[in-house]
Amino acid sequence: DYIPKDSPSCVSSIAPLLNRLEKNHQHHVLVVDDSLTARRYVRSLLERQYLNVLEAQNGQEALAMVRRDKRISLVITDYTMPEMDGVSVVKALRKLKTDGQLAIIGLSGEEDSSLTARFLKAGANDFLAKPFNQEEFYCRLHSTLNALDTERRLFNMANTDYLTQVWNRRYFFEHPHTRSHKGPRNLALIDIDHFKKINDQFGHHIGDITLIELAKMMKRYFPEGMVARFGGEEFCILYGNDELGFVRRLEAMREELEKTVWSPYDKTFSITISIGMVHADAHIDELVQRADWCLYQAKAGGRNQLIQ
Ligand code: GH3
Ligand code: MG
Ligand code: MG
Ligand code: MG
Repeated sequence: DYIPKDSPSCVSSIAPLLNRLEKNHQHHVLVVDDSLTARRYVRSLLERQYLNVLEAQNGQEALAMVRRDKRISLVITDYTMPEMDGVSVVKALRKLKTDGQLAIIGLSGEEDSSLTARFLKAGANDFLAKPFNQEEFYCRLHSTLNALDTERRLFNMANTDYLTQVWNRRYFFEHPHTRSHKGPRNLALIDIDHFKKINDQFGHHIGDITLIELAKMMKRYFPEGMVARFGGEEFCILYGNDELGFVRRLEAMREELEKTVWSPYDKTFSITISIGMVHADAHIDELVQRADWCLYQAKAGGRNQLIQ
């Protein structure tokens, strides 16, 4: 599955404006401890910070919950638990989630000076010895959540297109799913027809809005596909292996666009797109090259059409 957990639709340019409380609201924290009393205590501390709290009694339950519930962004786990200890839980979690997807804090009441290092080596972001000072708990909690937020923001900045919020060219070409393949797959290059005229007639701002709306439309038509902005008014869609299904959806999108009348502010206009499409068992560079040739023919042949 090549759609990462942080899909660009989750990215919001207003995120940095949210205050601390609202920001915490977005985090779901899983507390893993075999002791009900301990879980309830940590829960009460977290809820005072307006965090959403979930509980698991043991490692297996925690792993199942993290697999199932994509909202969990922090796990706080005890060390001493029957069957699976906290360090093993951390190791297993790190096989599922990267640092940018999930933060982990270890807790333990054991008098074992090597535990901090063992937790950190296993992939935990921080560790606290029990009993802990509440202020210290909050300090470590906030620095861990801040680091997670920063990591996510950096990931989105590096990999998505700021204007349209689809993947950028770099993410597209660097993603393992793009680079490796088993069997044939679909790729389309999409370019707006005479887009320069939109800018010239209505201004760059209206041009920007048009790009944003087209990107939304592509994500609506190809939710399981990888949609990327290659530059300017050119987009690329990598989409599975179903050739006929892909062509049908592309044609449906092209037709919907052709019929759509845009009216941002008091301007009224329509746009069309040209599409170059390829279905082949080939390296990504070859797919793009071939689709580009088809796109060129679609333009030369009168635009507003798909050439395969
Ligand atoms: P064709 O049908 O041959 O594709 O014609 P075109 O006018 O769409 O193509 P051309 O490559 O000549 O012009 C592309 C225009 O896209 C030029 C540029 O000003 C505009 N453009 C590129 N990036 C952006 C952007 O981020 N915002 C806006 N508003 N315009 C952009
Ligand atoms: Mg315990
Ligand atoms: Mg164009
Ligand atoms: Mg172009």
